[in-house]
Amino acid sequence: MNKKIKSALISVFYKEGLAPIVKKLHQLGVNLHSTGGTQQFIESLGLPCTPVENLTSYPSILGGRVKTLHPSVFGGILGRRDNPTDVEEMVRYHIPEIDLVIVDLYPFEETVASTTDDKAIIEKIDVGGPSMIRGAAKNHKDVVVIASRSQYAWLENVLTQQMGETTLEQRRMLAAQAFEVCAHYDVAISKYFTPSGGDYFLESVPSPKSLRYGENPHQSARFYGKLEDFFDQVNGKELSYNNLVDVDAAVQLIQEFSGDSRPVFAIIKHTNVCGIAIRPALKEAWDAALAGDPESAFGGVLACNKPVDKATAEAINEIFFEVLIAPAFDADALSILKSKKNRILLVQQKRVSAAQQYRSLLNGVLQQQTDEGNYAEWKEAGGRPATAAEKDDLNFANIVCKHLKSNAIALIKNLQLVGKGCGQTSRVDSVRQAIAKAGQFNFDLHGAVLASDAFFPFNDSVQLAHAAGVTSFIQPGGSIRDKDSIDYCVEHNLVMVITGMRHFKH
Ligand code: 93A
Repeated sequence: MNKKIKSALISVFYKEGLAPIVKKLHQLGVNLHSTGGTQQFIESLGLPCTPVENLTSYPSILGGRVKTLHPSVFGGILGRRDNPTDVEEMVRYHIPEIDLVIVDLYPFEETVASTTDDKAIIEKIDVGGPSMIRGAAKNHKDVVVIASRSQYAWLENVLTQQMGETTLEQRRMLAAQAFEVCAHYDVAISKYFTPSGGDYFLESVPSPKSLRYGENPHQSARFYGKLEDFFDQVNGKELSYNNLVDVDAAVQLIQEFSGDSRPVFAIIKHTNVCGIAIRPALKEAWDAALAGDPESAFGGVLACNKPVDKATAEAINEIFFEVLIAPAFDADALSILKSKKNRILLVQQKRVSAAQQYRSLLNGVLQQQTDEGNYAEWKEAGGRPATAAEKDDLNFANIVCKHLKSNAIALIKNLQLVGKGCGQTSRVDSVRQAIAKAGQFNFDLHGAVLASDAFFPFNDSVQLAHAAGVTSFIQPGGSIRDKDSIDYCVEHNLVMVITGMRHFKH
């Protein structure tokens, strides 16, 4: 239904851009009501304007915190013109109808950006403004709502073209935009109050992008995210659902080494790392990562922490892989790798960091803080202290293990992953799997180190690994039977590091 604007309530923080609107409203014979600063502005243009205090019979109180929050104002905004009771009550309480609400909210985000003064920031939480916007949007059947300065041009056009009349469809569209303005405003406030500095998910759920399919071809899928925020894709097809899952796992792992001056190469399959090594040169790191499990590497997602050079590109070019993520590619490396057009090559430009993680289950969403950090402590509780080389391996093993699905066991020797067990339902099974993997590719485990993502419930894991040649262990501890594993290490002169930080990954 078309409605003609006869009265307006205007309350704007920034007055810029308002003059042509109020002039037009005045020309159309619209009654203007306004709050303090806005009223002065309108009067300075030589136009008549009723102060909102005339409606409320109250001055602006509490330092401006309560200006418009009054039944005379909200009754005029929310009253249903086709509801006899509403109309009767509005007459009885002398509540004038408001047909147009124009609000420009207190600049909360701008204030947060310009000061750290909490008191000043809190004062910029607008209460009356969003309430008027919500009220007008709710009553859009009768009321036009302008909730942002970005809508002034649209309004001016409507006032000119439609002589102050609006259609229901237009008012409904404005209502939708108004709620969006309020939602954005409230998220900014919630973000300010969140100690971790914000919640990426709430802050900006991007519009979804359709994927070819989900985990399997019969599942449809979408991605709510912005890859371009982090990566420049320089070659290859569109990332699939499974690619995205593995890219995330690869990035989480390789980012652990972004501050390491030594080259690290990692190969990820189905979210687990199946090959990783640290070497003085990137090509050597690649060779060692691949040698760790050349069978699993096929079709994997690759990630490294240093720019890919020609020698490395030539070596990688030999195998079939899905995605390669690197901080940069040398020009000749890129031309070698681009020889296959489907290969996805991603230049990672920015660290992917999120304070919170989400997953959906039981038709709900689980949220948790991201697993940041690797140790709570470094306590050597075994039969002897670790050597410098063992410490290097133990540290590496602990990080690698953190990125394997539980129950997770990583076997590292000379900064190379030589065996891993993951996704097993018992810890000792993961140990058996890790030892078997190492045996499959003829690794001698003598002097190798073992990391476990959680405590050893019994000393069987330590015994088995020791029998296979492992001489150092790293684990969070915390079992009531910790002593059994520790005693075993003391008796056999083995290193046992307790970290105090569990890294389950389910
Ligand atoms: O402090 S408030 O939350 N309390 C109110 O009752 C209220 N009414 C309007 N802020 C309130 N406003 C805001 O005042 C508007 O959203 C607008 O940003 C500003 C306009 O004030 P003035 O017209 O005095 O410059």
